[in-house]
Amino acid sequence: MSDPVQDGIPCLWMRGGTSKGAYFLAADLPTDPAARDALLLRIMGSPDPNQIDGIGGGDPLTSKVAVLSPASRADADVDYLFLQVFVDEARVSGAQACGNILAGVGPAAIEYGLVPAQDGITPVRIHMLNTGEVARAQICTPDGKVSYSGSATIDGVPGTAAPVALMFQGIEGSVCGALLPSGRVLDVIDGIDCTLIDNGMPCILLRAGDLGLTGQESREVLDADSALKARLESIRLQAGPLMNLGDVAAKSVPKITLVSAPVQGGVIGTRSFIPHRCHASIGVFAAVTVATACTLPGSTAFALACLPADNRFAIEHPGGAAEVLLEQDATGRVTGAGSLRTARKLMSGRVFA
Ligand code: NQM
Repeated sequence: MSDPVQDGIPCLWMRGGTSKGAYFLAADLPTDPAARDALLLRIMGSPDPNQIDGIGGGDPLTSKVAVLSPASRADADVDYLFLQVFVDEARVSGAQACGNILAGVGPAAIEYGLVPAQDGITPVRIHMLNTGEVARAQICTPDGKVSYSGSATIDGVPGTAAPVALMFQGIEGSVCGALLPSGRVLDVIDGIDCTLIDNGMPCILLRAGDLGLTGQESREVLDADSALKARLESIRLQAGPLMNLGDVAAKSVPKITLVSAPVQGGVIGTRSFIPHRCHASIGVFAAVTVATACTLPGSTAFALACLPADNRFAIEHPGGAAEVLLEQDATGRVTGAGSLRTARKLMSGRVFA
């Protein structure tokens, strides 16, 4: 390994969905997790609310890392480890997946030469090391090169870009071991109804109205409400053991999503905390998990949701809506999910620690 201070290490800086992160090859990072995490904290500039001495953007959504390596299983083309680099704490967590950064993994794997590009569309099977499942991505590769331009749009990202289709199967209980880890569709914590659920992302779903909110508040208003945040953290800490996650004080999961009736013609309104800052939109796996909760009678989301006639679930968030496709079997059980994202290469070079 070259000296990361003097020589830097190869890095792709990409937007994946509504997040931004550094995409590395595992071979370019220390193999010891503690040394790797110390290096990533230095590169991102954490801990510091502004990450002024690093490339992170002072926001959990722009302080993310993807580590790519050759596939370790036959049904995948590339391995992907997601790492959340905390902004104002010296902590790096691999406790969750990230579907937004996932959108950049296919393009990055091709750029790094881990996956050969086809002419047209290149399917990439991505083994998500955080949760163990394989996601399927479709990457636009006209003439055997990744194309980032196109006409696809996603709320929360200005302009248009090439589409990245993502499909998931078997993500039920991805981290918690069961879709409803407490064994119930409804729990009551601190007197508030909660649905504890994991269909790709461990989430606690609460009705915004039960907390005296409309669910339409802006990210800034919610982030400034320290009394609300203390209440949510109390609920989150008690939910951790019920969700088989143990003590979650230092973990980035479970997330908290406040649900409310939709106001833009979608299925449900959301405001998500990841887990301490309010999300500018909503994560991909979090949106899949919320959509799944909307189909479960008795959940906090069910009675508020306007279920779609087809399988397209528009999950409203502060920046618009995220569309999620759900596949359900004859009993209504969710068996698969999909999302359309975009990604863009922003910088390719060496980053210095
Ligand atoms: O839920 C933020 C994001 C995410 C995660 C977070 C994500 C997902 O929007 O799949 O994408 O929940 O910390 O990048």
